[in-house]
Amino acid sequence: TPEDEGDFGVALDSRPKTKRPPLYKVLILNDDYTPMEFVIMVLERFFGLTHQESFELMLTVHKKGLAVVGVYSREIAETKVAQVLDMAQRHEHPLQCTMEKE
Ligand code: NFA
Repeated sequence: TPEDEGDFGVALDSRPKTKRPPLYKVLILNDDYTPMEFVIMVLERFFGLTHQESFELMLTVHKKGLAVVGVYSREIAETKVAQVLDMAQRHEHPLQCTMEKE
């Protein structure tokens, strides 16, 4: 490492690397057309929320414009986004879902 190897490029730092993989926030965005009940159903089905939790989070998105609906490893987050977009597309709703590194 820069602090330990001096001019020789020899790694003298034997500390175990404990770097954790990055986490990704999954966000749902508001729009004017997707029915509230559809958003609630998506949150229940794909994000493991109760009906009450889903109702409250849907209202947060509706009022604030967007909200984080979960935090996952990259592969899981990618799967959640794809599941939401696929379900929205199949029902012809414009619901948008994206992910962002924490
Ligand atoms: N704004 C939508 C409506 O009034 C509901 C909605 C909430 C859409 C959250 C997308 C996300 N029907």
